[in-house]
Amino acid sequence: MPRPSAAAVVLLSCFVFTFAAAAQSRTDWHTNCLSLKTSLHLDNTTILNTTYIAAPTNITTPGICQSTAPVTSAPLCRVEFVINTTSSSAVHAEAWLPDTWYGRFLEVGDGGLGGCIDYSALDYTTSLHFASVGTDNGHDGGGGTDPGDAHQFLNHPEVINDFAFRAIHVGAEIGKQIVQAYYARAAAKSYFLGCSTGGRQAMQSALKFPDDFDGILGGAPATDFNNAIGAFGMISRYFGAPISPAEASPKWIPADLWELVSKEILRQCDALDGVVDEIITDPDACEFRPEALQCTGSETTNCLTPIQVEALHNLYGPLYGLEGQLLYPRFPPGAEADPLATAKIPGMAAFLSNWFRFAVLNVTEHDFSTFGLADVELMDEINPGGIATFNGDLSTFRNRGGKFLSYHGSRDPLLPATNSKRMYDLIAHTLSFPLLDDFYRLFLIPGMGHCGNGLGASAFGQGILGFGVNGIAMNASSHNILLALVDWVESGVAPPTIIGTAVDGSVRTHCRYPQRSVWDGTVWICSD
Ligand SMILES: *[C@@H]1O[C@H](CO)[C@@H](O)[C@H](O)[C@H]1NC(C)=O
Ligand SMILES: *[C@@H]1O[C@H](CO)[C@@H](O)[C@H](O)[C@H]1NC(C)=O
Ligand SMILES: *[C@@H]1O[C@H](CO)[C@@H](O)[C@H](O)[C@H]1NC(C)=O
Ligand SMILES: *[C@@H]1O[C@H](CO)[C@@H](O)[C@H](O)[C@H]1NC(C)=O
Ligand SMILES: *[C@@H]1O[C@H](CO)[C@@H](O)[C@H](O)[C@H]1NC(C)=O
Ligand SMILES: *[C@@H]1O[C@H](CO)[C@@H](O)[C@H](O)[C@H]1NC(C)=O
Ligand SMILES: [Ca+2]
Repeated sequence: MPRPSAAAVVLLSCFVFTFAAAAQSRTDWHTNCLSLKTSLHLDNTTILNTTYIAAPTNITTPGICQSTAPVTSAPLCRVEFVINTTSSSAVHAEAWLPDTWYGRFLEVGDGGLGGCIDYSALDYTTSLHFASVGTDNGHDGGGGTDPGDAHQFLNHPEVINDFAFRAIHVGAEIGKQIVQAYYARAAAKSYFLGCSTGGRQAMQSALKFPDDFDGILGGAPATDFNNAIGAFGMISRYFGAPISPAEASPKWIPADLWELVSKEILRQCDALDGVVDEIITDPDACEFRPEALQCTGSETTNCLTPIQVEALHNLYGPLYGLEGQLLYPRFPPGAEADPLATAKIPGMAAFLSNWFRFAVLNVTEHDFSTFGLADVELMDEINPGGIATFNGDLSTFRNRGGKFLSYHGSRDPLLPATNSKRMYDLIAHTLSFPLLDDFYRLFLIPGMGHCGNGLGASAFGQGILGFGVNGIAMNASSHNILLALVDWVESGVAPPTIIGTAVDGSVRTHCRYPQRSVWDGTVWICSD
């Protein structure tokens, strides 16, 4: 049976909208927008300001996230508000309400340990005519890469609760009411879009608040959060941190040797997928042997010492706990070439040191020279705010008809795609289904880095970091994972594949796990 395409769905909704809103002129929208400031009375919520933005504009933002120089494309009403979640915590948020609305609510996620409303995702989704909301996840913070970042967690368990599970939920509750008040009707469907921490928020929402969203898009999710963060700490330690300067440690690998490592990894593993293109389609199939680079005889340059070889074995091996149990998957071979690779960043990873000090130990200073497996296990034991997000019971979300799309770059240097396979397997095991195709699909993106970028066909409408929004028109559901989600929720058409577009305009078909991406001699196909 022929199915309606995303374009048809979008167009259909457009007519519905046009009919409902025919009486509204630009002036009306402007007036209605400004009046929201005094007319809205929502529980625990203060409307800080409302601004009507008629033409593409660079906007200013409160707090630390100013530097992201956000822009609005669509004519819209911007509502800034704050929700008190307890007497010692609050979530700042914005709703962007486009004049041309297709009847859908959408909430965008956050990144790192932030702290920053994702303005580029608000711009992307409002340009696709969603009414969108973004929150600061309960505190003002840059994302966790600054050593002092996320200090707001210190002795504020309710701020941690906002970050761990509550901010997205209250953003949806209050956001939907603002949307309803502005358009004088409720949104027909609700969506979530996020990556990284946003991917974890996506999973947490489906687990804890399964009624909040009909369709959820969660990329590169930081699920099993405590162990993901613990792995950052262990990786820092493998390469000598916190010894300073980094080069003073015999475990440290300088930049020129990393280049050698990356070349050797490609020499050993690039052709495993049948195509020599610097993309290792499935890094899990790559058994990299760093011994190939070990110095022999009198060699001292352009080769690795046995201590450095050992450090690489640690990096490219899974993280096991004190009892030998798997704590977290290994770092993907090939991802060390990405600029974000933490193994190449001297000092303790700030994500780990901030979270461990401010949220786990409740201290401002800590000596990391003994950081080890016992500390990783302690983090998961304390599990602040229940942030682990590693539970396979999506039965309530599935039973109410929720649809979940996930994606993960195989060359992600921050969170390994292997962990998303593990999450899939956990859900399948928990629900006793061999395949989750009827409500949950995971697309693995060969060569892609963290949420986007990297090599390969990494733009498919994921709308993170502005990636894939500019330059490439991807508003067909075959090429745009957000529109594919809309099709699935509203027309029952599930995406069999997602076609990604590379910077040079070439495309590649991405496969849903557990299918594999296979070169048939002419094209990439998906194979069971
Ligand atoms: C898709 O994008 C193209 C080019 O930007 C535009 O002409 C077309 O109207 C868009 N279609 C939909 C359904 O938004
Ligand atoms: C939110 O909390 C602040 C600070 O405690 C308080 O001043 C404000 O009145 C509260 N707002 C609402 C709507 O409860
Ligand atoms: C509130 O919005 C108006 C425009 O609607 C703007 O002129 C004003 O500066 C804003 N106030 C604050 C405190 O941001
Ligand atoms: C926004 O700012 C950037 C850089 O400052 C500038 O290039 C761009 O033209 C501005 N866009 C608008 C719509 O004002
Ligand atoms: C308002 O906040 C209080 C806690 O401060 C909470 O108990 C109550 O449920 C909140 N109201 C709503 C509608 O969320
Ligand atoms: C830090 O405080 C939290 C409560 O906010 C508590 O659960 C945790 O056990 C404390 N950490 C340590 C190491 O005592
Ligand atoms: Ca290859």
